[in-house]
Amino acid sequence: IPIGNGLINTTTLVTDHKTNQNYILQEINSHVFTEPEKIASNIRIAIQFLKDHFPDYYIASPIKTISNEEMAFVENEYWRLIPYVENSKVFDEVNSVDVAYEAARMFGGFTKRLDGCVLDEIQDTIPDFHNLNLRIEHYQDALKNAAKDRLNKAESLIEALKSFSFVEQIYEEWTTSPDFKRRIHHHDTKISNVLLDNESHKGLSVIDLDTLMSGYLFSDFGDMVRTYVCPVSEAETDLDKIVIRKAYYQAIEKGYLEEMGEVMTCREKESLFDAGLIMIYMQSIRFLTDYLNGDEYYKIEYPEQNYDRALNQLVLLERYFEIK
Ligand code: GN1
Ligand code: MG
Repeated sequence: IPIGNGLINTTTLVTDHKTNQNYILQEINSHVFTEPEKIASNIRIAIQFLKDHFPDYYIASPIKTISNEEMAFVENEYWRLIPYVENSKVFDEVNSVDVAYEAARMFGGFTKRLDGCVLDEIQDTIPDFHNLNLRIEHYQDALKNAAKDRLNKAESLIEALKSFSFVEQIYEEWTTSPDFKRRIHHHDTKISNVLLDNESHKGLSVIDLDTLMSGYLFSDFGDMVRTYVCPVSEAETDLDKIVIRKAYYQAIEKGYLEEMGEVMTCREKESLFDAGLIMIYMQSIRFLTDYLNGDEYYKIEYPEQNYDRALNQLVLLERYFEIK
């Protein structure tokens, strides 16, 4: 049974009818993750670190193959199997502040516990994944090379994005000032990447560790803001539905600080709002770049979807900026 709504990997719930055991089977997108061995290595190191230092901490980890590997290479594709946690639930959207709080606590707790793990041992599974400077460069290239009709359609969107170029300076400060620390982050904190208890909705485990990498906390905090504060997703085309739910922002902040507060710097704590700006701006740029490039990266369901997603994220950015 297909599950989740990821734009990159393909995820399926499978049942072994002999044992009635459920599993989550994931096919890793090898165009995006060109070196899946790095994913396996990072997961191995991080999980070992957590086992050694926090033996009671639960993290859903991949089942090894008979040759003791984290992933199986079958017909030119990488596959990974993790046990399905019984009585767990994966949400596709955030419709209660408690769920937002719980997810933020889970992602914060994950980074906090990995705080002593040696950063140099963790490899970049997607180099420059959240490097805004590089995303801007790719965007500039796309602007130069785009097909005329796509460029024309995007004209006002391109113009509107210019008024948010100040976000690039905010990014510069995060990535150059010693007040902001590199740590191990999940880098894909959408709500379907955390398992919650089916009844109590308490956090059970973060999942999908493909983009576990070192980085800055704007990646995790900012992407939670991007994907939890608005009642509709990036797929929504009715722009009136894009509103900011302040209580959800506060719940993310509360949950994240409860775990990460003790390791964060003062400057990081003051800059949480900006983390949202960076990630929403970056996502709008990424969708628009893909639209201009002729939809090479994100799965689409209809021809102009990447344009619609970019516009959705721009509107989200504008409305989010208003609450500052
Ligand atoms: C991709 O497939 P999914 O939803 O896990 C993307 C994220 C984007 C997201 C936007 C490896 O994630 O960075 O924020 O789409 N992941 C990759 O929906 O590019
Ligand atoms: Mg992912």
